[in-house]
Amino acid sequence: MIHSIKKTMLFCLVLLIANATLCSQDNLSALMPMVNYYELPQGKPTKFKTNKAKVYMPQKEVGAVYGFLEKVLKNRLGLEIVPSESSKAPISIQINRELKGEEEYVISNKNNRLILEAGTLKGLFYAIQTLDQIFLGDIYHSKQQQIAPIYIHDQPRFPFRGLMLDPARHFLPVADVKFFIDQMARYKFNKLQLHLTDDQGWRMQIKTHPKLTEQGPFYTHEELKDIVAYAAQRHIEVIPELDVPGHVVALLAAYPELGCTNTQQEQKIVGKTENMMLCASNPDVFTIYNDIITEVAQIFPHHTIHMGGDEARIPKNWLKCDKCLSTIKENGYKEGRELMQPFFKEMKKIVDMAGKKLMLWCELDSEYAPATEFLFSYDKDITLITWRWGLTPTCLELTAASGHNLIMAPGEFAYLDYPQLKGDLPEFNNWGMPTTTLQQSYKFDPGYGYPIEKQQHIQGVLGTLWGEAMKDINRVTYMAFPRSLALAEAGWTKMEHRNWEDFLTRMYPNLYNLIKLGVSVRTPFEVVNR
Ligand code: TNX
Repeated sequence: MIHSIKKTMLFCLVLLIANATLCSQDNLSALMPMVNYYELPQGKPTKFKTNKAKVYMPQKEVGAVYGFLEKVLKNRLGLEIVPSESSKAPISIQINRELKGEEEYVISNKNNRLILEAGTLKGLFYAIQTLDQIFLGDIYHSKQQQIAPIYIHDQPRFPFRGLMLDPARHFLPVADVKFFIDQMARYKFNKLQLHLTDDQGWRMQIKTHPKLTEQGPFYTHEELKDIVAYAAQRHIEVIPELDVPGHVVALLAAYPELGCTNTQQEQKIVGKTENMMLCASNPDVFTIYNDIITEVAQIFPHHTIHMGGDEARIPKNWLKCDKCLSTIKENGYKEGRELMQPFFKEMKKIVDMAGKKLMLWCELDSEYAPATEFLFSYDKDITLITWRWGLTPTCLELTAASGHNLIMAPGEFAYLDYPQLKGDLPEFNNWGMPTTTLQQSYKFDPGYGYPIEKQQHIQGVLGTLWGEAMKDINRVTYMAFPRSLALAEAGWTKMEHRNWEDFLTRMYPNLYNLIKLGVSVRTPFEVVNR
């Protein structure tokens, strides 16, 4: 008897606990990145108990994102959408021109009415992603098929929130790039940089120079257009990167005469040979890049083209090249790196002619000059990306003074090709990389704690997935997740709304979701007290 009473009590206790958990549907529990403004008004939750939902969509143009909403309601709640003419339908999705921010949106849910609003389709797309995460939180924690009353008015801290893929080092088929874009879109990333050329491969078809792609896989124009369109539907812009004057062995293998005179006779094995450079004094270099950039500009609508500018081994190339040495002499240059000036002036002319703006890595390597001095006089409309470990404060100071736009990809926080822990992957081509833990990535404040007036030129964040040590998309996503969730939040959410413990709680439902979608993620076991 006593035994059975005990059993019943235990059963009740379990029920009580289970019930408490079930009742606590929490709209914020899976938001990633965290929103910048919300209210949790009193009131009854909106329940979704039927298998059909009437949706009011007053403007035709909203049709462009309707399919995404349809999928969310279907996948999360098993609901079929039924279009409705009535503004009193339980769900509304609409353009509201009073919301002026390009990425701003509002979600309001009260009195059994769920309304998504934005001034743009992009804003509505983001509202849908947030809604998806509200449902995800319910599925993961509470299973109530409901949304408690909420008001969210959100927009990002920074306009540029990007990730970079490197199919030059290890090729990534189109389907894999699209799969990656899907995951980026969930977290409101809006730029995908594609590193298309390097020593290990030239990955873009150039119709005027088919020799460039004679070795190895590459994307055709049609495939690139397909990627660009797929990304655009998800409000992601693709930025092409063609790295010059270094990282060019794949091009030199096809056109050895475009290298410095001292390297022209050397054998070029794509994938093995490194550290050669384009000759800065051969006009044919600019002729071929004129053709290339013309084709690039036709395919990528984004207003910038990234032309690299990093890790140019000047002493081994320009300083040993007969042609470059004469130019150095003629111009009275004291340092070989001064040749960067006319080189990028010429490249910029070509990019300008193609109607694009130039983007470059902020190269401050002290191998060639003291980092505190070296930021060659880039034109004002060039955007720089800071990356070198330890040199971001210098780059920030220099660009704040020079007025260049700056994107933040500091090695300390944003290099997602670095291992996530000591001893973790990658197991090959690891050149002694430092580690970037999840917690370290989360600590990233893209404003670097600067006063607001000194942050005006900071456009946002870029997480890099350099591909030397990543053979395929599963390894790429393993390196990207969960750290890119931290970067997504760094780019979107103001510092005052960010909190490590809170981030971890919201991370778990998202990892669960990614795993269910077949995304290879790393289990961040080190953040769990076990
Ligand atoms: C440096 S970051 C590079 C890349 C490498 C990367 C590896 C940058 C502008 N250049 O070419 O892939 O390090 O972490």
